[in-house]
Amino acid sequence: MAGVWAAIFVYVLFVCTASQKIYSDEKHDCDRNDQTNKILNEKIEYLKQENTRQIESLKRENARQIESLKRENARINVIQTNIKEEFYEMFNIMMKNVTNIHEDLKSSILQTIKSELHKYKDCKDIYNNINTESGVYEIYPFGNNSKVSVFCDMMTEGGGWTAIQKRVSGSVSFDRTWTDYKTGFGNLNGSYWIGNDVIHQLTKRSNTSLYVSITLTNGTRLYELYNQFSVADETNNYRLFLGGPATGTLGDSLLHTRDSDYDLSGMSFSTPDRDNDGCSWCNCAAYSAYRGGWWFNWCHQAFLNGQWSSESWKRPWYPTVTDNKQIKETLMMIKHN
Ligand SMILES: [Ca+2]
Repeated sequence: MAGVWAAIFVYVLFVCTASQKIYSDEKHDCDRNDQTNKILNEKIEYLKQENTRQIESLKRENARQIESLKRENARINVIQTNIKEEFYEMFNIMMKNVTNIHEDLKSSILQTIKSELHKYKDCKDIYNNINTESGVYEIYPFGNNSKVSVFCDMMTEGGGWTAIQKRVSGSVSFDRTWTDYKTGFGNLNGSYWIGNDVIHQLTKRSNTSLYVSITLTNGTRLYELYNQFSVADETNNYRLFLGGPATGTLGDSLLHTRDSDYDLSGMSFSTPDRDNDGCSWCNCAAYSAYRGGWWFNWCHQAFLNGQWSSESWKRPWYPTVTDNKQIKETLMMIKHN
């Protein structure tokens, strides 16, 4: 019997010990689960907060980029507006230029047609009929198809002046032959001599005035106006006829000078290769101090065809202009009265 009780006791003791161990293991498992849950919850919370922070950061970055894009867009709009305005301005200028060119061309063509139809014989005809602006025009002094280009001064003394001589620099030499002076030489936008045949044609039919001007390098323009001027034909050596009254600021150094040997009216034209002057023993046109075509006597007080800006060009218009280096421009112009 005692063995039975002892066995029971041992069994009960074993059961109790086993139960305690199971309970203890379960409790340990529960504690570990709690710890895990806590860590998970903390991680979830951290992730939530991190997620919220990143969303806010992205929102701010997005807003910043939108503002930046708005500013860039506004800047591009300003540039586009400026480009449009510049384009329209350039377009308007271009159209204006095209219109002006068109008008100038139309005017030039009309002038040429009118000029060729009417064959204006000099600048006064052009001034009275088609244009009052100074410039280069075509005239028909020979009354046929032989036209001559010439500079017309439409401003001086009532306008309509035909320039027979014009000098603005030394680029064109006036130390020329008889033939050169007969036919003319130079260029119309610079310096030229229109030609003695043309001068004869322009002065043979009616009373003509001669206007001489010398513009100095300081801007002063001096002039002399002779009421009568004509030149004979080649067979008469382009003899000069000059008549007064002479008026102006240059003073008369052609018609009535201090010595009749210097008076040029009635003198033939001379060139270095054709001596028709009043000097029996010399050739004024070939003399090194002069060298050029002119109506030399023995020899002159006024000579506008000398060597430009050279020591050799003596007495361009004595006594008013004695140093040719003072001269910026010379003009000899004619107009029928
Ligand atoms: Ca001589």
